[in-house]
Amino acid sequence: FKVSRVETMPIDGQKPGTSGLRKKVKVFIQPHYLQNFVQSTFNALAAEKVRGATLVVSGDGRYYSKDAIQMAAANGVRRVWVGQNGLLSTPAVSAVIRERVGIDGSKATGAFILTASHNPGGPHEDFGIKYNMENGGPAPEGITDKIYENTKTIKEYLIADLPDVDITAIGVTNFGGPEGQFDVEVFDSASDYVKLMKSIFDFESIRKLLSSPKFTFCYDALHGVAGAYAKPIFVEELGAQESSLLNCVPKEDFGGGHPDPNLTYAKELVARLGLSKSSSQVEPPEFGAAADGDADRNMILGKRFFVTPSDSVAIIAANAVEAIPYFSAGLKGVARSMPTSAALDVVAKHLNLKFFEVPTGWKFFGNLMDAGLCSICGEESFGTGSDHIREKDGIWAVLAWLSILAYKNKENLNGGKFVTVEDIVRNHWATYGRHYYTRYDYENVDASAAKELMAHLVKLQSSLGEVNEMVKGIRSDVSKMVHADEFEYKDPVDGSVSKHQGIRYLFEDGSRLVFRLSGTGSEGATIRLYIEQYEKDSTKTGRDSQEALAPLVEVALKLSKMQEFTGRSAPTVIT
Ligand code: VG1
Ligand code: CO
Repeated sequence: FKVSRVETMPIDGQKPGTSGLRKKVKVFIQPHYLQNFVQSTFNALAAEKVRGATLVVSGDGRYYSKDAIQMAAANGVRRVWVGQNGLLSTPAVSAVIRERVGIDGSKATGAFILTASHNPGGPHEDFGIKYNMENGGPAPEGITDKIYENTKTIKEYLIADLPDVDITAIGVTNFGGPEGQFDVEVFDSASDYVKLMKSIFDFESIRKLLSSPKFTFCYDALHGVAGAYAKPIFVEELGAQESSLLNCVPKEDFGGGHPDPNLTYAKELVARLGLSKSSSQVEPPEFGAAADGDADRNMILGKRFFVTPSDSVAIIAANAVEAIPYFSAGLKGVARSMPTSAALDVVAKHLNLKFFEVPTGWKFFGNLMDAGLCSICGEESFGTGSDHIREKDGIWAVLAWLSILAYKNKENLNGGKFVTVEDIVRNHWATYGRHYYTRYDYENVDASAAKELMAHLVKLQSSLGEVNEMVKGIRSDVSKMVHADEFEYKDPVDGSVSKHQGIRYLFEDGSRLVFRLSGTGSEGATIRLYIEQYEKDSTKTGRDSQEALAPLVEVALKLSKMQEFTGRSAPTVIT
């Protein structure tokens, strides 16, 4: 093949957000748009991570672009690994970087992941691209800042005139270029990941659970890439019925749906689990779960019961050592993102574990894990994971829950009362207390209005006395505000500092209000409001969460002048 240098000019707005660069497809297909970003990424990496290196290029199937492969060849990359049909889930990419060894002993040093994750797909929706490093995790801020700087000065990119490679068939295609050989290897999307899962969990005990008449199961991939893993794992390895898989055929546009596993968007699953008005009279399954487009998120449901993601990570941490072989030697530590509820903190304290609070986005967990400081971590945004890889992992979370259910019911499968998801959560609350939690999202708000609202909130923080008076005027039944700031994180491993990571108001009784602007949206601004209240008294942990949180919600909305700034009388989504 031949390599050409293409002249280009900087394009505005290529700053990677919480998880890579995400824009509407119509923005991405502009001339030079994707190419500028890919070349800026190559230019931000150390030379040996490009020349002669092995890179993974794959995604959730929403849109496939061969440009990244052609540019890899042109920049001297030795070989590119592609999941069959261009499909690899985000956690599988992380696993492939860390675990996979090529036929000639090669190992990958990085990956381009082509996904906009939980955002909708198709020609009028979103596309995204992000780069993951040698540890399998998202590029840290040091690299993403450099990529962004490069996008502002780029003058040319390199591209090879490679003929089309058939990515539907497994196998290696060799090419000869100006600097020698270049290979494209297409491999099975699931096998490395399945192997890793089998090394972490006791598949035999989960298989027993799934085959018990006392247990019924349902998994919804929302037409995302999780579908490519659900069948080999849940059906072929664990013996679940095929009929327990919903929407497990990956589709470019996710069947027109919004591939975000929450109570609003995973409608079909929510109805099946008996959690919506349209639920039928049929007895719901004992367990249900869903994933997002790139399969790094998870939602866990019991029969007529929703497990908040903040509770989920706390419960997994509390039970991991007994229920999951990978953790049998103990946990190194646990971590959560700042807006995630403090349920995990209470478990960490109880079990005497190292604990970390990091900014939103998975990239901050990786350093802790690489340094051996953290085994299990999670985010309120339906992200849970462990140090088996450096991404959150939707199917891992489901297997973790199945392991806990299998462990709690070891003696009960043949006789005795079945311990349900709801029982596990309620018992957890009885031991550790409950963190009532909700998140309000205001999507696609005018960007300057969102900025003004945030500025207003920062200004309020200068006088706690005044804020407390305002709070008392709004509701007399909330506790005293004792601290207000903008969250700032100093990485304990490399000392790097991340500022402006969310506005916090902390109350005397442990309640919190947090405001953030989203870094994954593709249009306007999204304001996220996180509301949390701790209840230690075990006689009061059974309330409806929206009802329990009503006073704090009222305070948050009035204090922030949400409606005045945004013109919205209600959030777009409540989770
Ligand atoms: C959101 C979530 C964050 C998550 C990120 C990527 O970011 O809040 O917790 O890590 O999405 O998830 P933001 O900046 O929009 O709040 V995924 O599944 O889209 O990679
Ligand atoms: Co995702």
